[in-house]
Amino acid sequence: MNKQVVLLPGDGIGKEVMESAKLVLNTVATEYGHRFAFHEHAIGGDAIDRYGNPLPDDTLKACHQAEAVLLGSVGGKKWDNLPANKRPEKGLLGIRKQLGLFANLRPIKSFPALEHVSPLKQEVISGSDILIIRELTGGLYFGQPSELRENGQAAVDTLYYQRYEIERIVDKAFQSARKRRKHLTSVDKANVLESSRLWREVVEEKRQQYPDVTVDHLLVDAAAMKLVTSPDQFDVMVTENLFGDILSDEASVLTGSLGMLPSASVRSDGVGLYEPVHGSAPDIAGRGMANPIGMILSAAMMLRHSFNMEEEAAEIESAVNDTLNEGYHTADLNREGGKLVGTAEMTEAVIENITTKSVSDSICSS
Ligand code: NAD
Ligand code: IPM
Ligand code: K
Ligand code: MN
Repeated sequence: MNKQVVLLPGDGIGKEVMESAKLVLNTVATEYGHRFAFHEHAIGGDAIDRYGNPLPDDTLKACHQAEAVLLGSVGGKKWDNLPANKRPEKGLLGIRKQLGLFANLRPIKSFPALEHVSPLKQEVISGSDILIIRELTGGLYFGQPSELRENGQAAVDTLYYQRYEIERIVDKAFQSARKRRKHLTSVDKANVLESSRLWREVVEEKRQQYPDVTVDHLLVDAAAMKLVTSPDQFDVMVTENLFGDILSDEASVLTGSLGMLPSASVRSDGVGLYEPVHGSAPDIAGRGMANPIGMILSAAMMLRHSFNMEEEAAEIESAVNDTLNEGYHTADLNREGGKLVGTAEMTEAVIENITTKSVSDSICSS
């Protein structure tokens, strides 16, 4: 049976790294006897140019019907001066909200081959393995009112959460912690914000149901500092939409580049959306030099979370690891020695490792 996957390449390097994901998935399909049916649709600036709308109805409908959605990235200078409602980013926020994807999982794991590449000391980042769970459909991004006032002399955004929105993301975080090292850090600004005090109250209530999970509360400013000074103290972190956005870009430094991070946006059941954490990278777009690993690892997350293909997901992850161990790196990784390559060569090297591995597996087992 074909797995129905909607592809939303979007803008800038989103288009370039989407090609990598397709090639990798086609390789997995061949190696494991699966069939993926790809349906490509427009989102973001690309959709504005073609249809005058960052989230066309046709795209939304296709996503509702799909089993999983893979997204590249949206945005770019060309569309930066459009009104808020017409911007590419509105398409991304719209699809997350319309699909009800309230939980954004952003795993950050340092790769042994890249530990010396990070500007942080190797002994600080070595072995760090964090899952940031970012609330994705509420908080500062969606609270009303959000508008300019007083003839542009003032502006307001609103940080609004309903109890049920906090409860479901906190539940997701406890469940994830249970499958990992059973340590949950809830990040908030409860010394200032009312919404954070409600958040903390919900975490305190929920922890009764998960007595096997250790819980810490941490203020977001201190969390930002600890992420780069003692990242090994974290297992699962759960936090408000904007805090999670900021902390995850910061945490990407542990891996050597923002281009390394994948993400999964999910709800309790049904369709999931998978995208790298990075954006459209206008500074390098069109030059074939983008790091495709965040996108490739997002495809692996799709196989695991939407299709229950654990073995295939793990195979992609180990192929990425092998490729990095062989010295392959894109320019963003700032690595000396090894093989400096572009998007296409990096993708080929990963594919080569997927293929080689299963060939040697079948030789061993025959
Ligand atoms: P960005 O993530 O696009 O880029 C930040 C920096 O990281 C740039 O120097 C870029 O070259 C580098 N970088 C990011 N991904 C990389 C990769 N895969 N390989 C190599 N280098 C990489 O963030 P930005 O520059 O602040 O934003 C650019 C545009 O992207 C904006 O319009 C923003 O709204 C949008 N954006 C979209 C998403 C998304 O689609 N999910 C995420 C973040 C930003
Ligand atoms: C991300 C991006 C988006 C966000 C923007 C482009 C709307 O930064 O996916 O992290 O803030 O959620
Ligand atoms: K992205
Ligand atoms: Mn972001």
